[in-house]
Amino acid sequence: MKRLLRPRRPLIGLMTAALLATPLFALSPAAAAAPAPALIPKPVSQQTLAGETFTLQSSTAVSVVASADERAAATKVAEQLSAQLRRSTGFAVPLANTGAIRLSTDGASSLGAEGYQLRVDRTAVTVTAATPEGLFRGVTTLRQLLPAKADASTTQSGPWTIAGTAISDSPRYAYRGTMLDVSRHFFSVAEVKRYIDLASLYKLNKLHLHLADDQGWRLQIDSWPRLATYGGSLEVGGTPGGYYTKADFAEIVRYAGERYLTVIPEIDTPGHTNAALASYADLNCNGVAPALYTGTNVGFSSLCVGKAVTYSFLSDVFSEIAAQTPGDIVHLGGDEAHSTPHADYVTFLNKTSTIVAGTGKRVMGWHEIGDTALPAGSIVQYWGTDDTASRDLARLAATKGATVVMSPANRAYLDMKYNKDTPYGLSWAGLVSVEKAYNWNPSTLIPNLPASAVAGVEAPVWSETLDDIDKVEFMAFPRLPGIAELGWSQPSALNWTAYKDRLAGQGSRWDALSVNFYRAPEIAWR
Ligand code: NGO
Repeated sequence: MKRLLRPRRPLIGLMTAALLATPLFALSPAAAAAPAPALIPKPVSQQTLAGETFTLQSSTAVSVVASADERAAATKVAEQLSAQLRRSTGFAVPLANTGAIRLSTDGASSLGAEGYQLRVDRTAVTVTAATPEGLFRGVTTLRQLLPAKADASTTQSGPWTIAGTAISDSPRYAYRGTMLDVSRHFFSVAEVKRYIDLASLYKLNKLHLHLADDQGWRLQIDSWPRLATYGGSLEVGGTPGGYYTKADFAEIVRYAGERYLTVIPEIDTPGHTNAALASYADLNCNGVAPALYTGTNVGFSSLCVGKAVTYSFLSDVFSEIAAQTPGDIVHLGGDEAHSTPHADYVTFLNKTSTIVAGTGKRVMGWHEIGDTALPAGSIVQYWGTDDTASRDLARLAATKGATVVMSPANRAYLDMKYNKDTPYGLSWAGLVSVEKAYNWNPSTLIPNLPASAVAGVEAPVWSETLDDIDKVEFMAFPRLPGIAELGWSQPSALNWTAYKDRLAGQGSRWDALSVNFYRAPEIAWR
Protein backbone atom coordinates (compact mmCIF):
# COMPACT_ATOMS: atom_id res chain seq x y z
CA MET A 1 0.00 0.00 0.00
CA LYS A 2 1.18 3.48 -0.65
CA ARG A 3 2.28 5.71 2.16
CA LEU A 4 -0.09 8.32 3.44
CA LEU A 5 1.96 11.45 3.34
CA ARG A 6 5.65 12.03 2.99
CA PRO A 7 7.40 13.15 6.18
CA ARG A 8 7.60 16.90 6.28
CA ARG A 9 10.96 18.42 5.48
CA PRO A 10 12.66 20.16 8.39
CA LEU A 11 12.53 23.92 8.05
CA ILE A 12 16.03 24.66 9.27
CA GLY A 13 17.33 25.99 5.95
CA LEU A 14 14.30 28.11 5.45
CA MET A 15 14.44 29.46 8.99
CA THR A 16 18.09 30.43 8.71
CA ALA A 17 17.46 32.12 5.39
CA ALA A 18 14.50 34.00 6.83
CA LEU A 19 16.50 35.16 9.83
CA LEU A 20 19.34 36.37 7.66
CA ALA A 21 16.90 38.16 5.39
CA THR A 22 15.13 39.90 8.26
CA PRO A 23 16.37 43.49 8.40
CA LEU A 24 17.25 44.71 11.87
CA PHE A 25 14.82 47.59 11.53
CA ALA A 26 11.88 45.25 10.91
CA LEU A 27 9.99 46.72 13.82
CA SER A 28 10.66 50.33 12.90
CA PRO A 29 8.25 52.37 10.74
CA ALA A 30 10.63 51.84 7.81
CA ALA A 31 9.09 48.39 7.43
CA ALA A 32 5.88 50.07 6.35
CA ALA A 33 7.60 51.19 3.17
CA ALA A 34 7.89 47.54 2.05
CA PRO A 35 5.89 46.74 -1.09
CA ALA A 36 2.40 45.28 -0.67
CA PRO A 37 2.72 41.51 -0.14
CA ALA A 38 2.26 39.33 -3.18
CA LEU A 39 -1.28 38.03 -2.88
CA ILE A 40 -2.81 35.27 -5.01
CA PRO A 41 -5.54 35.64 -6.09
CA LYS A 42 -5.08 39.38 -6.47
CA PRO A 43 -7.74 41.23 -4.48
CA VAL A 44 -10.17 43.64 -6.08
CA SER A 45 -8.61 46.53 -4.19
CA GLN A 46 -5.63 46.79 -1.91
CA GLN A 47 -4.24 49.95 -0.41
CA THR A 48 -1.06 50.32 1.58
CA LEU A 49 -1.49 52.13 4.91
CA ALA A 50 1.78 54.03 5.06
CA GLY A 51 3.46 54.07 8.45
CA GLU A 52 1.27 51.33 9.88
CA THR A 53 2.43 47.84 10.83
CA PHE A 54 0.91 45.19 13.03
CA THR A 55 3.10 42.73 14.88
CA LEU A 56 1.66 39.55 16.34
CA GLN A 57 2.75 39.27 19.99
CA SER A 58 2.79 36.38 22.43
CA SER A 59 -0.32 37.96 23.98
CA THR A 60 -2.29 38.40 20.74
CA ALA A 61 -5.79 36.90 20.87
CA VAL A 62 -8.49 36.35 18.25
CA SER A 63 -12.02 37.58 18.82
CA VAL A 64 -15.21 36.77 16.93
CA VAL A 65 -18.28 38.92 16.42
CA ALA A 66 -21.17 37.01 14.82
CA SER A 67 -24.89 36.60 15.14
CA ALA A 68 -26.13 33.57 17.07
CA ASP A 69 -26.77 31.50 13.95
CA GLU A 70 -23.34 32.21 12.50
CA ARG A 71 -21.34 32.05 15.69
CA ALA A 72 -20.35 28.38 15.53
CA ALA A 73 -19.12 28.59 11.93
CA ALA A 74 -17.34 31.91 12.48
CA THR A 75 -15.68 30.51 15.60
CA LYS A 76 -14.50 27.51 13.58
CA VAL A 77 -12.78 29.88 11.15
CA ALA A 78 -11.11 31.67 14.08
CA GLU A 79 -10.03 28.34 15.57
CA GLN A 80 -8.46 27.26 12.29
CA LEU A 81 -6.48 30.51 12.13
CA SER A 82 -5.40 30.33 15.73
CA ALA A 83 -4.40 26.66 15.41
CA GLN A 84 -2.13 27.47 12.47
CA LEU A 85 -0.60 30.50 14.18
CA ARG A 86 -0.08 28.49 17.36
CA ARG A 87 1.84 25.85 15.40
CA SER A 88 4.16 28.27 13.66
CA THR A 89 4.59 31.11 16.18
CA GLY A 90 4.52 29.04 19.34
CA PHE A 91 2.24 31.72 20.88
CA ALA A 92 -1.03 30.69 22.55
CA VAL A 93 -3.20 32.78 20.17
CA PRO A 94 -6.34 32.15 22.24
CA LEU A 95 -9.90 33.00 21.28
CA ALA A 96 -11.09 35.77 23.59
CA ASN A 97 -13.83 38.39 23.87
CA THR A 98 -11.44 41.08 22.82
CA GLY A 99 -8.47 40.37 20.63
CA ALA A 100 -6.17 42.30 18.34
CA ILE A 101 -7.22 39.95 15.54
CA ARG A 102 -10.95 40.46 14.99
CA LEU A 103 -13.24 38.43 12.78
CA SER A 104 -16.69 39.91 12.34
CA THR A 105 -19.70 38.92 10.26
CA ASP A 106 -21.30 42.24 11.07
CA GLY A 107 -20.70 44.16 7.85
CA ALA A 108 -19.43 44.09 4.26
CA SER A 109 -22.80 42.81 3.12
CA SER A 110 -22.40 44.53 -0.25
CA LEU A 111 -19.50 42.18 -1.02
CA GLY A 112 -21.62 39.02 -1.23
CA ALA A 113 -21.30 35.72 0.61
CA GLU A 114 -17.62 35.24 -0.21
CA GLY A 115 -16.48 38.86 -0.08
CA TYR A 116 -14.59 40.41 2.80
CA GLN A 117 -12.74 43.48 3.98
CA LEU A 118 -9.40 43.22 5.72
CA ARG A 119 -7.69 46.04 7.55
CA VAL A 120 -4.29 45.88 9.17
CA ASP A 121 -3.08 48.84 11.21
CA ARG A 122 -0.92 49.33 14.27
CA THR A 123 -3.69 48.36 16.68
CA ALA A 124 -5.55 45.52 15.02
CA VAL A 125 -6.15 43.10 12.19
CA THR A 126 -9.84 43.18 11.30
CA VAL A 127 -11.59 40.86 8.87
CA THR A 128 -15.19 41.81 8.15
CA ALA A 129 -17.58 39.79 6.00
CA ALA A 130 -21.28 39.10 5.67
CA THR A 131 -20.85 35.37 6.33
CA PRO A 132 -18.42 32.90 7.95
CA GLU A 133 -17.45 31.88 4.42
CA GLY A 134 -16.41 35.45 3.67
CA LEU A 135 -14.37 35.41 6.90
CA PHE A 136 -12.66 32.22 5.73
CA ARG A 137 -11.72 33.85 2.40
CA GLY A 138 -10.41 36.87 4.28
CA VAL A 139 -8.35 34.68 6.58
CA THR A 140 -6.65 33.04 3.57
CA THR A 141 -5.58 36.55 2.55
CA LEU A 142 -4.39 37.28 6.08
CA ARG A 143 -2.25 34.13 5.99
CA GLN A 144 -0.57 35.41 2.83
CA LEU A 145 0.07 38.80 4.46
CA LEU A 146 2.02 37.13 7.26
CA PRO A 147 5.62 36.00 6.71
CA ALA A 148 5.73 32.68 4.82
CA LYS A 149 7.01 30.82 7.87
CA ALA A 150 3.63 31.45 9.54
CA ASP A 151 2.40 28.58 7.37
CA ALA A 152 4.96 26.14 8.84
CA SER A 153 3.89 23.19 10.94
CA THR A 154 6.65 23.65 13.54
CA THR A 155 7.60 26.60 15.73
CA GLN A 156 9.55 29.34 13.95
CA SER A 157 10.98 32.57 15.26
CA GLY A 158 9.36 35.94 14.54
CA PRO A 159 8.99 38.81 14.16
CA TRP A 160 5.44 38.34 12.90
CA THR A 161 4.95 41.69 11.28
CA ILE A 162 2.33 42.64 8.72
CA ALA A 163 2.47 45.85 6.70
CA GLY A 164 -0.57 48.11 7.15
CA THR A 165 -3.15 47.54 4.46
CA ALA A 166 -6.83 47.92 3.61
CA ILE A 167 -8.29 45.31 1.29
CA SER A 168 -11.77 44.96 -0.15
CA ASP A 169 -12.36 41.80 -2.11
CA SER A 170 -14.92 39.51 -3.71
CA PRO A 171 -14.84 36.84 -6.44
CA ARG A 172 -15.37 37.21 -10.19
CA TYR A 173 -17.02 33.77 -10.60
CA ALA A 174 -19.18 31.68 -8.29
CA TYR A 175 -17.62 28.40 -9.49
CA ARG A 176 -13.89 28.00 -8.80
CA GLY A 177 -12.92 24.38 -8.70
CA THR A 178 -10.39 21.66 -8.99
CA MET A 179 -10.96 17.98 -9.74
CA LEU A 180 -9.10 15.00 -8.38
CA ASP A 181 -9.32 11.72 -10.31
CA VAL A 182 -9.34 9.13 -7.52
CA SER A 183 -10.32 6.35 -9.92
CA ARG A 184 -7.22 5.83 -12.08
CA HIS A 185 -5.20 5.90 -8.88
CA PHE A 186 -6.82 5.83 -5.49
CA PHE A 187 -5.95 8.53 -2.98
CA SER A 188 -6.37 8.00 0.75
CA VAL A 189 -8.59 10.27 2.84
CA ALA A 190 -5.40 11.86 4.25
CA GLU A 191 -4.15 12.60 0.74
CA VAL A 192 -7.47 14.14 -0.28
CA LYS A 193 -7.39 16.29 2.87
CA ARG A 194 -3.92 17.48 1.99
CA TYR A 195 -5.16 18.51 -1.44
CA ILE A 196 -8.15 20.29 0.15
CA ASP A 197 -5.81 22.19 2.48
CA LEU A 198 -3.74 23.44 -0.44
CA ALA A 199 -6.68 24.24 -2.74
CA SER A 200 -8.44 26.20 0.00
CA LEU A 201 -5.44 28.53 0.37
CA TYR A 202 -6.24 29.95 -3.06
CA LYS A 203 -9.95 30.53 -2.43
CA LEU A 204 -11.20 27.64 -4.54
CA ASN A 205 -14.72 26.64 -3.55
CA LYS A 206 -15.47 23.37 -5.39
CA LEU A 207 -13.80 19.98 -5.06
CA HIS A 208 -14.93 17.71 -7.90
CA LEU A 209 -14.13 14.06 -7.16
CA HIS A 210 -14.01 11.74 -10.17
CA LEU A 211 -15.21 8.69 -8.23
CA ALA A 212 -15.77 6.07 -10.92
CA ASP A 213 -14.09 5.20 -14.19
CA ASP A 214 -12.98 2.09 -16.07
CA GLN A 215 -10.14 1.45 -13.62
CA GLY A 216 -11.97 1.72 -10.33
CA TRP A 217 -15.19 2.48 -8.45
CA ARG A 218 -14.20 4.39 -5.32
CA LEU A 219 -17.33 4.91 -3.23
CA GLN A 220 -19.28 2.43 -1.12
CA ILE A 221 -22.83 1.98 -2.44
CA ASP A 222 -24.95 -0.08 -0.05
CA SER A 223 -27.45 -1.23 -2.66
CA TRP A 224 -24.70 -2.43 -5.04
CA PRO A 225 -21.85 -3.38 -2.70
CA ARG A 226 -19.58 -5.11 -5.23
CA LEU A 227 -19.02 -1.80 -7.05
CA ALA A 228 -16.59 -0.79 -4.33
CA THR A 229 -15.39 -4.09 -2.93
CA TYR A 230 -14.63 -5.64 -6.32
CA GLY A 231 -14.83 -2.72 -8.76
CA GLY A 232 -12.56 -0.66 -6.50
CA SER A 233 -10.00 -3.35 -5.80
CA LEU A 234 -7.36 -2.32 -8.35
CA GLU A 235 -6.02 0.81 -10.02
CA VAL A 236 -3.91 1.69 -13.08
CA GLY A 237 -0.91 -0.62 -13.30
CA GLY A 238 -2.67 -3.40 -11.36
CA THR A 239 -1.65 -2.22 -7.88
CA PRO A 240 -4.24 -2.45 -5.07
CA GLY A 241 -6.83 0.30 -5.31
CA GLY A 242 -9.32 1.15 -2.59
CA TYR A 243 -12.59 2.93 -1.98
CA TYR A 244 -14.16 5.37 0.43
CA THR A 245 -16.61 3.94 2.91
CA LYS A 246 -19.61 6.12 3.62
CA ALA A 247 -17.85 7.29 6.76
CA ASP A 248 -14.70 8.16 4.77
CA PHE A 249 -16.73 10.10 2.24
CA ALA A 250 -18.61 11.93 4.98
CA GLU A 251 -15.26 12.86 6.52
CA ILE A 252 -14.00 14.25 3.18
CA VAL A 253 -17.23 16.23 2.74
CA ARG A 254 -16.97 17.58 6.30
CA TYR A 255 -13.29 18.49 6.03
CA ALA A 256 -13.83 20.18 2.66
CA GLY A 257 -16.87 22.01 4.03
CA GLU A 258 -14.90 23.44 6.94
CA ARG A 259 -12.55 24.88 4.34
CA TYR A 260 -15.45 26.14 2.24
CA LEU A 261 -15.03 23.71 -0.63
CA THR A 262 -18.20 22.00 -1.77
CA VAL A 263 -17.71 18.40 -2.89
CA ILE A 264 -19.10 17.58 -6.34
CA PRO A 265 -19.19 13.80 -6.73
CA GLU A 266 -18.91 12.38 -10.24
CA ILE A 267 -19.99 8.96 -11.46
CA ASP A 268 -18.93 8.88 -15.09
CA THR A 269 -21.59 7.41 -17.45
CA PRO A 270 -22.40 5.80 -19.88
CA GLY A 271 -18.75 5.26 -20.91
CA HIS A 272 -15.82 4.99 -18.51
CA THR A 273 -17.83 2.30 -16.70
CA ASN A 274 -15.75 -0.87 -16.90
CA ALA A 275 -15.39 -1.10 -13.11
CA ALA A 276 -19.19 -1.20 -12.71
CA LEU A 277 -19.66 -3.57 -15.66
CA ALA A 278 -17.02 -5.91 -14.18
CA SER A 279 -18.76 -5.89 -10.80
CA TYR A 280 -22.26 -6.86 -12.01
CA ALA A 281 -22.72 -9.09 -15.09
CA ASP A 282 -26.36 -8.04 -15.34
CA LEU A 283 -25.35 -4.48 -16.27
CA ASN A 284 -23.84 -5.76 -19.53
CA CYS A 285 -25.97 -6.10 -22.68
CA ASN A 286 -24.61 -9.64 -23.16
CA GLY A 287 -24.89 -10.54 -19.48
CA VAL A 288 -21.17 -11.26 -19.23
CA ALA A 289 -18.96 -9.28 -16.86
CA PRO A 290 -15.67 -8.11 -18.39
CA ALA A 291 -12.41 -8.41 -16.44
CA LEU A 292 -11.22 -5.54 -14.27
CA TYR A 293 -9.18 -3.06 -16.32
CA THR A 294 -5.91 -1.49 -15.22
CA GLY A 295 -4.68 0.08 -18.47
CA THR A 296 -5.19 3.69 -19.60
CA ASN A 297 -7.26 3.44 -22.77
CA VAL A 298 -10.56 5.31 -22.96
CA GLY A 299 -13.79 4.90 -24.90
CA PHE A 300 -14.23 1.10 -24.81
CA SER A 301 -16.94 0.62 -22.16
CA SER A 302 -20.64 1.45 -22.11
CA LEU A 303 -23.56 0.84 -19.81
CA CYS A 304 -26.37 -1.05 -21.59
CA VAL A 305 -28.73 1.69 -22.82
CA GLY A 306 -31.61 -0.70 -23.64
CA LYS A 307 -31.79 -2.58 -20.32
CA ALA A 308 -34.16 -1.47 -17.56
CA VAL A 309 -31.67 -2.55 -14.88
CA THR A 310 -29.30 0.19 -16.06
CA TYR A 311 -31.71 2.84 -14.84
CA SER A 312 -32.69 1.17 -11.58
CA PHE A 313 -28.94 0.83 -10.94
CA LEU A 314 -28.38 4.53 -11.65
CA SER A 315 -31.37 5.56 -9.51
CA ASP A 316 -29.96 3.61 -6.59
CA VAL A 317 -26.45 4.94 -7.07
CA PHE A 318 -27.37 8.59 -7.57
CA SER A 319 -29.88 8.64 -4.74
CA GLU A 320 -27.30 7.21 -2.29
CA ILE A 321 -24.75 9.73 -3.53
CA ALA A 322 -27.14 12.67 -3.42
CA ALA A 323 -28.04 11.76 0.15
CA GLN A 324 -24.38 12.09 1.13
CA THR A 325 -23.80 15.35 -0.75
CA PRO A 326 -24.69 18.61 0.98
CA GLY A 327 -23.77 20.56 -2.17
CA ASP A 328 -26.35 21.12 -4.88
CA ILE A 329 -24.43 19.58 -7.81
CA VAL A 330 -23.92 15.96 -8.91
CA HIS A 331 -21.77 15.15 -11.97
CA LEU A 332 -22.81 12.34 -14.30
CA GLY A 333 -19.78 12.38 -16.62
CA GLY A 334 -20.94 11.85 -20.19
CA ASP A 335 -17.52 12.19 -21.85
CA GLU A 336 -15.96 10.01 -24.53
CA ALA A 337 -18.83 7.52 -24.90
CA HIS A 338 -17.17 6.15 -28.03
CA SER A 339 -18.78 2.72 -27.58
CA THR A 340 -22.31 4.10 -27.27
CA PRO A 341 -24.05 4.91 -30.60
CA HIS A 342 -25.00 8.59 -30.63
CA ALA A 343 -28.78 8.04 -30.64
CA ASP A 344 -28.37 5.69 -27.66
CA TYR A 345 -26.17 8.25 -25.95
CA VAL A 346 -28.89 10.89 -26.20
CA THR A 347 -31.55 8.43 -24.96
CA PHE A 348 -29.31 7.45 -22.06
CA LEU A 349 -28.42 10.99 -21.04
CA ASN A 350 -32.01 12.17 -21.20
CA LYS A 351 -33.01 9.42 -18.78
CA THR A 352 -29.98 9.71 -16.54
CA SER A 353 -30.08 13.49 -16.21
CA THR A 354 -33.74 13.15 -15.21
CA ILE A 355 -32.68 10.65 -12.53
CA VAL A 356 -30.03 13.02 -11.17
CA ALA A 357 -32.40 16.00 -11.29
CA GLY A 358 -34.93 13.84 -9.46
CA THR A 359 -32.57 13.62 -6.49
CA GLY A 360 -32.93 17.38 -6.15
CA LYS A 361 -29.43 18.14 -7.42
CA ARG A 362 -28.27 20.18 -10.38
CA VAL A 363 -26.86 18.07 -13.20
CA MET A 364 -23.26 18.62 -14.24
CA GLY A 365 -21.58 16.81 -17.12
CA TRP A 366 -18.69 17.08 -19.58
CA HIS A 367 -19.47 19.18 -22.68
CA GLU A 368 -20.65 16.18 -24.73
CA ILE A 369 -23.96 16.40 -22.83
CA GLY A 370 -24.59 19.76 -24.52
CA ASP A 371 -26.35 17.77 -27.24
CA THR A 372 -28.92 16.23 -24.85
CA ALA A 373 -31.96 17.48 -22.94
CA LEU A 374 -30.55 19.52 -20.09
CA PRO A 375 -32.69 19.88 -16.95
CA ALA A 376 -33.01 23.42 -15.58
CA GLY A 377 -29.86 24.51 -13.76
CA SER A 378 -27.52 22.14 -15.63
CA ILE A 379 -23.81 22.87 -15.78
CA VAL A 380 -21.70 21.80 -18.73
CA GLN A 381 -17.96 21.39 -18.27
CA TYR A 382 -15.98 22.43 -21.34
CA TRP A 383 -12.78 20.41 -21.73
CA GLY A 384 -11.98 21.16 -25.38
CA THR A 385 -8.71 22.26 -26.94
CA ASP A 386 -9.91 25.23 -29.03
CA ASP A 387 -11.63 22.82 -31.45
CA THR A 388 -14.89 23.82 -33.11
CA ALA A 389 -16.85 20.68 -32.17
CA SER A 390 -16.30 21.17 -28.42
CA ARG A 391 -16.95 24.89 -28.59
CA ASP A 392 -20.19 24.23 -30.50
CA LEU A 393 -21.38 21.89 -27.74
CA ALA A 394 -20.64 24.49 -25.07
CA ARG A 395 -22.48 27.17 -27.07
CA LEU A 396 -25.40 24.82 -27.70
CA ALA A 397 -25.66 24.06 -23.97
CA ALA A 398 -25.77 27.79 -23.22
CA THR A 399 -28.61 28.34 -25.69
CA LYS A 400 -30.55 25.75 -23.68
CA GLY A 401 -30.00 27.73 -20.49
CA ALA A 402 -27.10 25.75 -19.05
CA THR A 403 -24.05 27.45 -17.59
CA VAL A 404 -20.52 26.49 -18.60
CA VAL A 405 -17.53 25.73 -16.41
CA MET A 406 -14.27 26.23 -18.25
CA SER A 407 -11.67 23.44 -18.07
CA PRO A 408 -9.93 23.79 -21.44
CA ALA A 409 -7.62 20.77 -21.55
CA ASN A 410 -4.80 22.68 -23.23
CA ARG A 411 -4.78 25.24 -20.40
CA ALA A 412 -6.52 23.99 -17.28
CA TYR A 413 -5.67 20.26 -17.24
CA LEU A 414 -3.08 19.95 -14.52
CA ASP A 415 -2.16 16.43 -15.65
CA MET A 416 -0.60 17.84 -18.84
CA LYS A 417 3.19 17.98 -18.72
CA TYR A 418 4.78 21.42 -18.27
CA ASN A 419 7.37 20.60 -20.94
CA LYS A 420 8.77 17.52 -22.63
CA ASP A 421 11.01 16.75 -19.65
CA THR A 422 8.24 16.64 -17.02
CA PRO A 423 8.68 13.18 -15.41
CA TYR A 424 4.98 12.28 -15.38
CA GLY A 425 1.72 13.57 -16.78
CA LEU A 426 0.21 13.32 -20.26
CA SER A 427 0.60 15.50 -23.33
CA TRP A 428 -2.37 14.68 -25.54
CA ALA A 429 -3.68 18.27 -25.18
CA GLY A 430 -0.20 19.74 -25.55
CA LEU A 431 2.39 20.96 -23.09
CA VAL A 432 0.96 23.40 -20.55
CA SER A 433 3.51 25.84 -19.17
CA VAL A 434 2.75 27.96 -16.10
CA GLU A 435 2.15 30.90 -18.42
CA LYS A 436 -0.17 28.95 -20.73
CA ALA A 437 -2.27 27.82 -17.76
CA TYR A 438 -2.65 31.43 -16.59
CA ASN A 439 -2.80 33.50 -19.74
CA TRP A 440 -6.43 33.22 -20.89
CA ASN A 441 -9.78 34.73 -20.09
CA PRO A 442 -12.56 32.29 -19.12
CA SER A 443 -15.28 34.64 -20.38
CA THR A 444 -13.84 35.16 -23.87
CA LEU A 445 -12.10 31.86 -24.62
CA ILE A 446 -15.09 30.51 -26.55
CA PRO A 447 -16.19 33.11 -29.12
CA ASN A 448 -19.91 33.83 -29.09
CA LEU A 449 -20.48 32.15 -25.77
CA PRO A 450 -22.19 34.87 -23.71
CA ALA A 451 -20.02 35.88 -20.75
CA SER A 452 -23.13 35.54 -18.58
CA ALA A 453 -23.19 31.79 -19.37
CA VAL A 454 -19.73 31.23 -17.88
CA ALA A 455 -20.09 30.00 -14.30
CA GLY A 456 -16.38 29.78 -13.67
CA VAL A 457 -13.30 27.62 -13.98
CA GLU A 458 -12.08 24.23 -12.86
CA ALA A 459 -8.63 22.66 -13.01
CA PRO A 460 -8.84 18.86 -13.26
CA VAL A 461 -6.03 16.54 -12.17
CA TRP A 462 -6.41 13.22 -13.98
CA SER A 463 -4.33 10.51 -12.38
CA GLU A 464 -3.34 7.96 -15.02
CA THR A 465 0.33 8.74 -14.30
CA LEU A 466 0.01 10.14 -10.77
CA ASP A 467 0.02 7.51 -8.04
CA ASP A 468 0.54 9.64 -4.94
CA ILE A 469 -0.20 13.10 -3.66
CA ASP A 470 3.42 14.26 -4.08
CA LYS A 471 3.04 13.86 -7.83
CA VAL A 472 -0.35 15.61 -7.75
CA GLU A 473 1.28 18.51 -5.89
CA PHE A 474 4.05 18.68 -8.48
CA MET A 475 1.52 18.99 -11.31
CA ALA A 476 -0.83 21.35 -9.45
CA PHE A 477 1.81 23.74 -8.13
CA PRO A 478 2.48 26.28 -9.47
CA ARG A 479 -0.37 26.06 -12.02
CA LEU A 480 -3.39 25.67 -9.71
CA PRO A 481 -3.01 29.12 -8.08
CA GLY A 482 -3.09 30.63 -11.59
CA ILE A 483 -6.41 28.99 -12.39
CA ALA A 484 -7.65 30.08 -8.95
CA GLU A 485 -6.73 33.66 -9.79
CA LEU A 486 -8.58 33.43 -13.13
CA GLY A 487 -11.61 32.37 -11.12
CA TRP A 488 -11.38 35.01 -8.40
CA SER A 489 -9.70 38.17 -9.68
CA GLN A 490 -11.10 40.82 -11.98
CA PRO A 491 -10.02 40.61 -15.64
CA SER A 492 -8.24 43.96 -15.29
CA ALA A 493 -5.97 42.36 -12.66
CA LEU A 494 -4.84 39.54 -14.91
CA ASN A 495 -1.38 40.21 -16.24
CA TRP A 496 1.26 37.50 -16.68
CA THR A 497 4.28 39.67 -15.93
CA ALA A 498 2.84 41.01 -12.68
CA TYR A 499 1.40 37.61 -11.75
CA LYS A 500 4.73 35.88 -12.30
CA ASP A 501 6.29 38.16 -9.73
CA ARG A 502 3.53 37.50 -7.17
CA LEU A 503 3.83 33.78 -7.88
CA ALA A 504 7.56 33.90 -7.15
CA GLY A 505 6.68 35.00 -3.62
CA GLN A 506 4.64 31.84 -3.04
CA GLY A 507 7.73 29.62 -3.25
CA SER A 508 8.83 30.24 0.35
CA ARG A 509 5.24 29.62 1.49
CA TRP A 510 5.20 26.25 -0.29
CA ASP A 511 8.54 25.43 1.30
CA ALA A 512 6.99 26.20 4.70
CA LEU A 513 4.04 23.95 3.82
CA SER A 514 6.34 21.25 2.35
CA VAL A 515 4.57 21.42 -1.00
CA ASN A 516 6.32 19.37 -3.66
CA PHE A 517 6.09 22.10 -6.29
CA TYR A 518 7.69 22.33 -9.71
CA ARG A 519 10.29 25.09 -9.56
CA ALA A 520 9.53 26.35 -13.06
CA PRO A 521 12.76 28.06 -14.19
CA GLU A 522 10.90 31.01 -15.72
CA ILE A 523 9.80 32.09 -12.21
CA ALA A 524 12.33 33.94 -10.02
CA TRP A 525 11.38 31.99 -6.86
CA ARG A 526 12.04 33.80 -3.61
C1 NGO B 1 -9.97 13.36 -20.92
C2 NGO B 1 -10.71 12.09 -20.57
C3 NGO B 1 -10.24 11.46 -19.28
C4 NGO B 1 -8.71 11.42 -19.23
C5 NGO B 1 -8.18 12.82 -19.41
C6 NGO B 1 -6.66 12.84 -19.38
C7 NGO B 1 -12.02 13.88 -20.16
C8 NGO B 1 -13.16 14.72 -19.79
N1 NGO B 1 -12.07 12.58 -20.42
O1 NGO B 1 -10.77 14.34 -20.22
O2 NGO B 1 -10.76 10.16 -19.17
O3 NGO B 1 -8.30 10.93 -17.98
O4 NGO B 1 -8.60 13.38 -20.62
O5 NGO B 1 -6.12 14.10 -19.56
